[in-house]
Amino acid sequence: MIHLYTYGWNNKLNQLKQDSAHKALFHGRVTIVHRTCYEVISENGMLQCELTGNMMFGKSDFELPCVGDWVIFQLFDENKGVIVDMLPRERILYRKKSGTIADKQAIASYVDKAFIVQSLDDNFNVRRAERFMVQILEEKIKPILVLNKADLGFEKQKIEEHIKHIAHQMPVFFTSIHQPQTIHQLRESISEGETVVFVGSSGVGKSSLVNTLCENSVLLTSDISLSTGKGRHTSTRREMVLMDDSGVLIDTPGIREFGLAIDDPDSLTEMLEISDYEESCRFKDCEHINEPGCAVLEAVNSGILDHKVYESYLKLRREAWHFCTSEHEKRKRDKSFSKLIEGVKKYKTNF
Ligand SMILES: Nc1nc2c(ncn2[C@@H]2O[C@H](COP(=O)(O)OP(=O)(O)OP(=O)(O)O)[C@@H](O)[C@H]2O)c(=O)[nH]1
Ligand SMILES: [Mg+2]
Ligand SMILES: [Zn+2]
Repeated sequence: MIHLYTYGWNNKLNQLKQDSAHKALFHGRVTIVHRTCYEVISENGMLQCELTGNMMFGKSDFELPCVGDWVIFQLFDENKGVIVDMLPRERILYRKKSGTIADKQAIASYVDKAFIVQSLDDNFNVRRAERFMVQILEEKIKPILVLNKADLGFEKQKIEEHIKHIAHQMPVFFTSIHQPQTIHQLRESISEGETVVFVGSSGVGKSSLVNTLCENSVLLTSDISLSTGKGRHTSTRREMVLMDDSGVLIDTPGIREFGLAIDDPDSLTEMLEISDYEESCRFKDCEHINEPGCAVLEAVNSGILDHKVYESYLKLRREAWHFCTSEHEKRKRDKSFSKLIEGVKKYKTNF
């Protein structure tokens, strides 16, 4: 029998299930999502599951089960099931779906920590790290910056200087799959039953790190030439693997463009350590663009606040504003659309 506690099952989840309408059914956690089929780990092992029509009806893509979700299913064969419900979601890592204005995509749920992986070559980019960090913090997930390929040589002092404003928000690890000590330290940062999602560009070594942490080649990695350091997309799906019966690791395909799906743009000042200055702005609703008595602008002009961090803040805030106002509009539209449908249904039944 599989002990789902190693996969993150706990008393709170158990209570949620007991309070649901399906307490007599089985539960499990989604490990891989195929087009319409879900691989679910349960006490009886791995199952292939499908969704009931009810689970799909009227749902946006991001509301359908994703890797990490806890689901309730009915068994209809030894290793086949039908998902009838999902426990209420927590700590979901979202992104804006690329090519859309305000659609979000759920990357993984019930995430405790997110490893933002970058490699210490030309992939290292503090602006991209900020972007991932704010989205992760938005969901109260713990971000951790993993700077990989440390064996390739890099200037540690320079890197630390670049990340000093975000290093308070997230621990930083310098790792290399060729330096066991660095992997050991990373492993130590994952507690029993914790779920960790790996995110970052293609080729930075996410799958290699997962394999090395598990001491097993469970995932496919690329064999790109190290001299170019450029990655093709090797991983094509999100996939959950268990680390030594103690941590749950979720590998994800490389992300080229990580768009923000943030509902509260005001939280950005705190995340980027601008809120201390903001408190001294003359106006409570100061937008820190050109208002008189703006302490944020003063900090930028006097050089205490890095100009690049300030610009990055404005850019991320603009994006978050755009997302949440468009999302709000969209919700309003969806609501009036469903009202319209209801109206049509009533009209039809009346005649
Ligand atoms: N020198 C060096 N190479 C590494 C390290 N980690 C990974 N690599 C190499 O980097 C290449 C890409 O690794 P992957 O693990 O496939 O990268 P990925 O982030 O999973 O890439 P996608 O699946 O495309 O998103 C492979 O050739 C790895 O062997 C490291 O610490 N040092
Ligand atoms: Mg990969
Ligand atoms: Zn201001």
